[in-house]
Amino acid sequence: MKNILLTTLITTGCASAFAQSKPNKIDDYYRIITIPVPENIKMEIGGMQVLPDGRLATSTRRGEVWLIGNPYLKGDGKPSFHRFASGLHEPLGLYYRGKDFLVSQRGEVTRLEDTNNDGVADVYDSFSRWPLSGNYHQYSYGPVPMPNGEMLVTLNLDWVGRGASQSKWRGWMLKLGQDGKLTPWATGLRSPSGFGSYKGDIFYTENQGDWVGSGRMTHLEKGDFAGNPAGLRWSKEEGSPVKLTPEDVPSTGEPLYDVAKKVPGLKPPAVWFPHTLVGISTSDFKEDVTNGAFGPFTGQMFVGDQGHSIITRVDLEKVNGVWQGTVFPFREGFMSGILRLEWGLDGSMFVGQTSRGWSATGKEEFGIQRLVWTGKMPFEMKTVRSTPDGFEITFTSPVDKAAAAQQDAYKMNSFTYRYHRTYGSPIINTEEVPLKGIIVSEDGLRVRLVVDPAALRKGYIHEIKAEGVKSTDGNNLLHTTGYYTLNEIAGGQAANASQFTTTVKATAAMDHSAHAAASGSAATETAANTATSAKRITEMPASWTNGPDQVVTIGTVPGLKFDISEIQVKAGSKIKVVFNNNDDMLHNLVITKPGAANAVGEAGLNLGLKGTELNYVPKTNDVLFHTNIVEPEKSEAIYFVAPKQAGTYQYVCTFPGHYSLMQGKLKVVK
Ligand SMILES: [Cu+2]
Repeated sequence: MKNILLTTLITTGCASAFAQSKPNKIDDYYRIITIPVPENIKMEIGGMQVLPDGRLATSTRRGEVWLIGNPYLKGDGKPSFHRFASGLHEPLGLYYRGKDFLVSQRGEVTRLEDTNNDGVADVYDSFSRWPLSGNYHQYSYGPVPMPNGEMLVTLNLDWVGRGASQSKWRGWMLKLGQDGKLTPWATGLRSPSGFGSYKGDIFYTENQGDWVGSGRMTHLEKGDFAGNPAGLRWSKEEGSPVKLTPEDVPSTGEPLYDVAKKVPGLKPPAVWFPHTLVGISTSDFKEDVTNGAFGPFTGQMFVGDQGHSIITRVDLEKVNGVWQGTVFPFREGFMSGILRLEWGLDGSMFVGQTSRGWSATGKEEFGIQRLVWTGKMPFEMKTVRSTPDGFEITFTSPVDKAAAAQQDAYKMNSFTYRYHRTYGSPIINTEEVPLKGIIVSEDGLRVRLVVDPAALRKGYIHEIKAEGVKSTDGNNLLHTTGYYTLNEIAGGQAANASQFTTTVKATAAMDHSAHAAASGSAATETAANTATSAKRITEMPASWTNGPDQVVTIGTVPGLKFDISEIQVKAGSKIKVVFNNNDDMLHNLVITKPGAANAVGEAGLNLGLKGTELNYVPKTNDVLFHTNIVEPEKSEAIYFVAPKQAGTYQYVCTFPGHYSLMQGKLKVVK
């Protein structure tokens, strides 16, 4: 913390600090440009690489490899499309080696070469192969080159109502030599679509699922176990650097960080991506190596999200030898689900997208877009760093010092997830982290938030909100929240109260220990999650002596859909609805007043940290009846009396990101 120029106490009382702010649009800073794809090409991006001559090579989930000329849309503004290979089995990775390509298929890495120079591959060689079970969920990713010339591949788990490893090395990351030899590196992986090197280390991104409470990014060293035990089935095989067996992994529901203290080899993530707050399914990541061509974030990471069609930004630091850091929202509004990110030769970013069967907020089935920095400086939290007594935020441009010194400008919470065999996790053990003091640097570029060191919890995500901070020219932050995963607390000099720009009045802060006791109790949380109410009756009312008048069964199907789009019931009749979640994601069923499904879905999305506790059901009169969130392969029945008034009511899933697609009509007739 050596460079902080400490200001002495400023009397703030400044009315302008929270005055009207200017509208501030992300489009002014980062623009999305769509590359038009001809009608007859299904460009469902699986792999992507920029070639040295500027063309963009892609592999598609339909099994083709394309070479796209003029992807920057220069001159006449038209790209060209040339098919280089076809007939492959869902190639989800592509690597150009100068004279040939390596692509993944489900069961192998294949070498493609054009030996007669006609622009089309005539060699399809099996470069390296592994067994297959035939399960639809056996995605295979890579190869991804490492700086030392090695390559990496990862193998997705099977899905059989839970993650399973039905053929060898499913759930593993393997090194792939230039001779095609596979060497197991680490396991515990579930759905590892994004991986590669960052500052010399290997990272991979993970999606929420069984044993995975929320999306995350983990630093994988040789022999690491990242959390899903299915792959441990192969840990006794020759060449395995992993020593754990499936029996070594307890499903206690404690935070993963705490379990890792007792299970050597279990690796807590470098960062968590809080589910629905910053995306729902992390995919590819890329280090910003553009030296400023893409804006002020050189050396940080950008991470795609398939389900929410967004890109997040990750700023990592190493504390006591352990990677950790912050996830920030960065850019939303892409056309389909984001799977691949690649730097263009000009420092812009190609964003490769696909959503068939996986569904995404972006409505298109696929797309290629380019994200371009306009050259205008976005006002953002650039970095957050751990300090012995809190965090220090660096901004991309100087803050309005009076506004930044206001204690109400910030809010901090910490929370974590359960580590258990169940699909996903609610947010647990939420606590407010009360501020003690604020130190604004002389140059206005840094703000140190000082808290009681006892309020910092290792293994927890610290949500840092800076909604009141403004730039010197009156702009709000483009994104006001960062999520810092605190694995280690940095050493160094604690702040002295005499250094505070603002000493926070204690009245605003809750008593820390009392709050911990209340919100940390599993009993409290369970009660909140299972409570029935007038809107959610899960036992048949005793007065229904002849049973329900009608039983309706609604299921889910992949692609964010209910299996029935319309149900008819009689006004005032006794209804039992059985909601079967047959999909591999979390869903609920919420019955709304006519025309209210979108508003209810939107309100569910905006519940923020409270979302999981409320099962994403907002408290509004527009909600008539609902189930809780139902896990994959589980079901829930609710009982209610249909409205007396005839009309077209609606049902909707309010799990964030689902409501716009996942809706149906409940026709109530006389
Ligand atoms: Cu849903």
